[in-house]
Amino acid sequence: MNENLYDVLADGFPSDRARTVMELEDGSHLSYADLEAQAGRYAALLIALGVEPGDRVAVQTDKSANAVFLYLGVVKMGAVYLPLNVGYTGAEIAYFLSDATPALVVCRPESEAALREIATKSGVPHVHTMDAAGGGSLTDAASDLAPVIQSHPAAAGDLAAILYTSGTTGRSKGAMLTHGNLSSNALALKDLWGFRPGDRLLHMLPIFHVHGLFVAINTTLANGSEMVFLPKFDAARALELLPRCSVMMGVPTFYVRLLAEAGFTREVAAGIRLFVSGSAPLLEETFEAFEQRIGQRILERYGMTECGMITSNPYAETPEWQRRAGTVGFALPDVEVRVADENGRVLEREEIGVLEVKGPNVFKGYWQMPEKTAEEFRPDGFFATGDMSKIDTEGYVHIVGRAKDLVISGGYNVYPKEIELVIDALPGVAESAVVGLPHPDFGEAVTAVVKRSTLDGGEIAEEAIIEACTKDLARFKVPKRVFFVEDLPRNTMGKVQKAELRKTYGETFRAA
Ligand code: MLC
Ligand code: AMP
Repeated sequence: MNENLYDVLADGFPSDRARTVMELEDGSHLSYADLEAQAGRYAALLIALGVEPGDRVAVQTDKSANAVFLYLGVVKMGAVYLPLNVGYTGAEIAYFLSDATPALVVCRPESEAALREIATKSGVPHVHTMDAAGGGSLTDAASDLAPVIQSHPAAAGDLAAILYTSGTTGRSKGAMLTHGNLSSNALALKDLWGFRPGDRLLHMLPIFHVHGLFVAINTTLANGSEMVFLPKFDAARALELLPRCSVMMGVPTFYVRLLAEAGFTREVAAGIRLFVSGSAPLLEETFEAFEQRIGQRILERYGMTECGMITSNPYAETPEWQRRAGTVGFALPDVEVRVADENGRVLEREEIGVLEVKGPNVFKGYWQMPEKTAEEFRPDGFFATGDMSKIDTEGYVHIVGRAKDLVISGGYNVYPKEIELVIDALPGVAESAVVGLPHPDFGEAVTAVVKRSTLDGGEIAEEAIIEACTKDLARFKVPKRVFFVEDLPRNTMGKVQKAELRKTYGETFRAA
């Protein structure tokens, strides 16, 4: 049976393919017919280049309609889509290419020279470009080709995408997502969140992560409706566009920034039937300020790269079941969640432990890391998320912290280990500890605490550390501040006490 994600989504396309799928920044419209033709042309080009089903296609481009159609073309012909954050530096990309060994890399024209060099070293046979408007060598090469009509017949367990997610060791892991993972999530969310004909989603998220790519786009396509598709989040633009939309999805920073706009009023938001927040904790104060100002409750849901969406607050509110601040709601249909201690013993309601998940949304494993994969799965197939949580007596899931050493800044994950490795390698540094501190805009801000080395003589400064990080790491990972200490606080086992650092420097950004 063919379970190709493209075909599952296409089942929801409107029968009138002239209907709009995307309205762009310049006000132009693209139809479902445009989507089918362009995705089909990219699929034809991949086949002509010799890309085979199962091969990886790595893409580091700006957000554009063609970037979405490329994603769909890759999936359609059975290859594996591998999106990369545009912020990643050459050093970061080199690792992804050597690990994933893609058959094709698509990059921004301005990074072509650097990427070709990296691609050659990693044995990647093809490099093409795509610019911010969706033009470039890839689109040129596809323009005369006849679109592929028939999708590659994929099984539910075949790979559709690999998304890299950093690890506590500092080494990124490629989460392997199948056609079945992605389609089960899209169909579940479409029903759960009441998607209906005529919906129009305001899309301002990046499209290289689960939230903007799968949750927003797949759900819209499975519903055959429209997106107003903007290159990035901009609160002032959102105010102009919200009155013409019916659904908005965002990370908490979007809602914090909207609330900072005096023009964000009930009237502006009146046509929106659903505001969704996720990817990072939504503060109760944001949830409450939003309800007070707008008269609507944000629907907070919880997910991760490895599982797509896991839980959601209720869409239809009843006196009994409401969207509750500080909770992420209930497991999606067909998804099971439980809370367990570190040995896998399942805990009672209200007890705090690690959240574990099982269901059709749960990924196939980490790319070429069978041992790492095995470590994260329980014998009965539950995946341990690394998120500390509890399920309350009514069944609402609460995410109360993280067992993994992770910072989430503006919805992006930053693993301290990766930053510490870069800082520790600098002359003048003895050791460092990276923590996330409360930040009014980003939720958490990456902050480094450094012990200088006496060996190298010099007095390394905050600016030098930030500059060195900027060379090797995407901007969102670069510490916003660096503090110096005589010694890092350690417990009796010699482990750095990050909780203490978070306490000491906790006020740093409060007034920012
Ligand atoms: C940008 N910067 C950030 C940052 N984004 N720094 C820390 N954290 C971030 N998230 C840097 C910029 O490079 C710049 O640095 C400086 O901060 C100020 O930038 P800005 O203009 O304020 O940022 P902006 O471009 O407006 O971006 C902020 C943002 C964006 C919140 C709109 O980060 C964003 O769209 N985040 C969404 C992330 C997301 O989609 N996550 C989903 C993951 S999926 P400098 O040094 O250049 O001045 C997932 C699963 C799930 O988690 O459950 O959904
Ligand atoms: P990522 O690896 O980028 O997919 O990030 C997934 C992580 O984001 C999860 O493991 C959680 O720690 C966090 N996360 C996502 N949604 C929420 C939420 N609503 N509340 C708290 N944390 C969240």
